Amino acid sequence: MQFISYPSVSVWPELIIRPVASSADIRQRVIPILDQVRQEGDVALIRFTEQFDKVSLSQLQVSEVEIQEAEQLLSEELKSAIQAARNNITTFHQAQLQQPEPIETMPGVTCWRKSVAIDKVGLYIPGGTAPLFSTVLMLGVPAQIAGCKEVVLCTPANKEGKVHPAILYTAHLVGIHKIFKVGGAQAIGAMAYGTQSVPKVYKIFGPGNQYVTAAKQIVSQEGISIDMPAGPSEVAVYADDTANPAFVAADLLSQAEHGVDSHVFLVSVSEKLLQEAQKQVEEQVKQLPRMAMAAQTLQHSKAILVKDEAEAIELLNQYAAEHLILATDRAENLAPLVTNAGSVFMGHYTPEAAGDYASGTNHTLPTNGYARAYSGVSVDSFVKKITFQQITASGIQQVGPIVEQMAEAEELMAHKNAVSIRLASLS
Ligand code: HSO
Ligand code: ZN
Repeated sequence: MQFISYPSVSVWPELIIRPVASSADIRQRVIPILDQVRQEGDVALIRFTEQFDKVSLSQLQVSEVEIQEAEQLLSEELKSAIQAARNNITTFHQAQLQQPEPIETMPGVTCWRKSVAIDKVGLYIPGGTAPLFSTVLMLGVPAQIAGCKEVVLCTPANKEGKVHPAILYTAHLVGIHKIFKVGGAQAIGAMAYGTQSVPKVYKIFGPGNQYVTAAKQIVSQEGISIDMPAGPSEVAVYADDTANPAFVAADLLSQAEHGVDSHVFLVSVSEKLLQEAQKQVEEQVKQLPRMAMAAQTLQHSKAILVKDEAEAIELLNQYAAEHLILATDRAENLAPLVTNAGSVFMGHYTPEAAGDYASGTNHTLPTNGYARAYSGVSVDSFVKKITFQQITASGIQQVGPIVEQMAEAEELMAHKNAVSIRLASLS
């Protein structure tokens, strides 16, 4: 980690930059993939799967038999852990459902808003270096709670043409039956345009590599909704002298092991804590199977010493972390001051890993500073909010003259007349 002492505010913008790869070149490679999927459907999917995933598939959809086999392949311990996580995630997300409440804005003028599920949604689960079956829960559970009628899941198969059994088991557990062995930009194209096998959806969710992200951005300009602009995962930790340096290091490494482009950001008022945490990081990283990846992430990660708590919070709000850990006895005092973060983890016994898997909150969160303006995935992400209104005869007499005045001032006489004609009928 790069150690930085008392940086002046003028260098903060530089400190908070995440290592993001340039995207123009990636876009150019993704556009023809999307075009071919649109034009050729399954034929293009099978061809790209051979080319990129090195496996030739005769059937894209995962069969019932494969789903049943997956259940046999998992240990009872893992299955009950997945179920317990599913229960917590369900409990937390269920509470996000709000009943519509009609409001009378003026006598006889009633307005309300109702959440209605997006009919068809697509979930993308990356293959890559780790089988992220936890993401199946994070997307599948809110989709189920929202009441989405059709939930499609795409994930790449391995070289044997198989999908990781935990992904299949978890998908089945949250009621997803349409699972396709398609990865990368071609999977996004398949869900955006529809093919012979893969149904077209209205909104696409899920993390992925730069090709997947670029494909999501391109299809979002063509009328398909997407969850959010996703980037490499990141964590910021605020720690003071009350923190346990070994815990802090473990949290930093848990994020660093995601990928070489992950970002970890440690901020402290204590030089001693920073040094001890750094020492711990060096020791703990050696024990990790994904040491090489974590070590590379650490090279561009930062440990920053600041003068006081207020400055720490200001810097962290500028950084706008996907995950923010407040490793201090004063977490409850500091949490209300956080204005930009995807998800906040408070105190010494709240590792980010808990939220990644099982405490209940969602782990699909805004990265790369997007937490300044975006929220993480929730039940809201799977619904549209439709407004309704109903005006009575006496209600139009209340609101009508206001509309007439405003419409006339905007010189939109047909608007004014839509009211006047009704008012005249009542006099
Ligand atoms: N930290 C990741 C989520 C994840 N971690 C999945 C483990 N599995 C992005 O929030
Ligand atoms: Zn994680």
